[in-house]
Amino acid sequence: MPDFDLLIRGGTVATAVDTFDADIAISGGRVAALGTNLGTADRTIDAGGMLVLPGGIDAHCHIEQESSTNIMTADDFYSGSVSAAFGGNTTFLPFAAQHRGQSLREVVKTAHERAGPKSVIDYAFHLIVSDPTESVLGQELPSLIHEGYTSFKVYLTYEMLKISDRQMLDVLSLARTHGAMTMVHAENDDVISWLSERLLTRGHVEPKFHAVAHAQIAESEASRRAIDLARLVDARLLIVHVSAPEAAQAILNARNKGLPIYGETCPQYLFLTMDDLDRDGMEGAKFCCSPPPRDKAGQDAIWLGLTNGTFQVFSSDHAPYRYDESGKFNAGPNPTFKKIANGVPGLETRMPLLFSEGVGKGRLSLNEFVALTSTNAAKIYGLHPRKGTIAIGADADIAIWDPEWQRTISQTMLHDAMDYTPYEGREVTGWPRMVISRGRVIVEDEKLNAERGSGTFLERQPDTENGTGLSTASPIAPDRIFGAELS
Ligand code: DUC
Ligand code: ZN
Ligand code: ZN
Repeated sequence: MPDFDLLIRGGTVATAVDTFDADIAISGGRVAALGTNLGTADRTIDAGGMLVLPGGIDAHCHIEQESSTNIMTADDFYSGSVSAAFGGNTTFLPFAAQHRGQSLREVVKTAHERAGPKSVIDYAFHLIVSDPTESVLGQELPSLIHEGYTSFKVYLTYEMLKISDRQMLDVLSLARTHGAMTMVHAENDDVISWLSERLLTRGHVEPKFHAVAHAQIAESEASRRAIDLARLVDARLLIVHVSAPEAAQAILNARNKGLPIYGETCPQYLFLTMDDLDRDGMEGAKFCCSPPPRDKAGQDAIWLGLTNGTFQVFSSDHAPYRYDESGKFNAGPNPTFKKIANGVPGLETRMPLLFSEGVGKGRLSLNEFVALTSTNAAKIYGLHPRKGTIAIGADADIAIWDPEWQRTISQTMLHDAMDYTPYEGREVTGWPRMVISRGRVIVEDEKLNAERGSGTFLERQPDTENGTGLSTASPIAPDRIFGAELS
């Protein structure tokens, strides 16, 4: 009888802190041993010349979710999770979104009904809180936090989602009490609506004006305000999808003071600019997301933020609205920039783009890449050490990367339900050849090998000590690290 279920032999393993040559033995869906000459297995994978990395965790994506204007995303939990898997991800965290008047419980129930039968990778849900009523704050949210929904997003803009500063304080202080993480979409709603009105009345309706209306100052002001509100009640706060350099600077300033403020950015702020919104005809609609892509200097500032301690998390903010009447043009053909569905897809391309332009071009170390795409999200959102690393006892969630694989991104090779990718024609080097979820090889030879619904829901623990998340790592079975060599 073989010693293990699966052996990955001859690869270079990288975690958020170390890079080393080792074989990985897997049993019962978990990493059982790391070392050399580990024994026999039912199946042995030759990973010679490959990088063996923790599976990606996409900590921000919109899957099978209705927007506040009632548009359903193109991806459901099947296509979304399959696309994520082909891009090297083994876990994702979509949203269970509350629209005003809805009960959070109902929203969570619906999210489970949608994800459970379909997802091929593991998942947890962030909540979206748009209606913090007395019963939401007094009963639903505290009990849901203790049932494993330990993070939630609030919005400072969007007519049907935004909450006031006072409501934000209620939410932050509740999160502080119950050990949850608040995520914030930080844009100043009044600035955006004031600018939008002036643009529209002067006939500036094309997609490119979306980036003008969503001014950098709208983002940086709201980011600074959100940080101050969190300071007031001593709460942890993560600012999502940061694009403006001054917003990034505000996060770094707060972190340098030792405040529990975290930052997330996304591929669209490294690889797109506002010029993309000015493409021919309505093509610019494909790039309308909020906050919008900025300019070249903005891109440079965001790259810097990935290595200077500003950003801990690199997520896709996959918000898939097709370039047709089901998505971008839901409000009719030739809409003004105000009526174009906001969002870009990016689940499958997130890691390859960052690997190629980050690690491949020497901007990021391999360990920084792993931290940004997997480990830090696991720590911040309460999934570590089960997820986000390669360690004895951790789930065997692994992406076997071919660092030399050259591919030209095109929509035809992707597995989501979209009809475009914003990265069409872009050449990248490095892509996962094989993806393993809890010891099951789910992607191999460019084919999927996973049953619908084989992903599992991940319940999370509240962080009642209100720790930083990034220092809560507890080692698993340390006596078994490199166990085969030691025994
Ligand atoms: N902005 C969001 O806040 N969410 C989804 C997509 C987008 O552009
Ligand atoms: Zn947002
Ligand atoms: Zn989003």
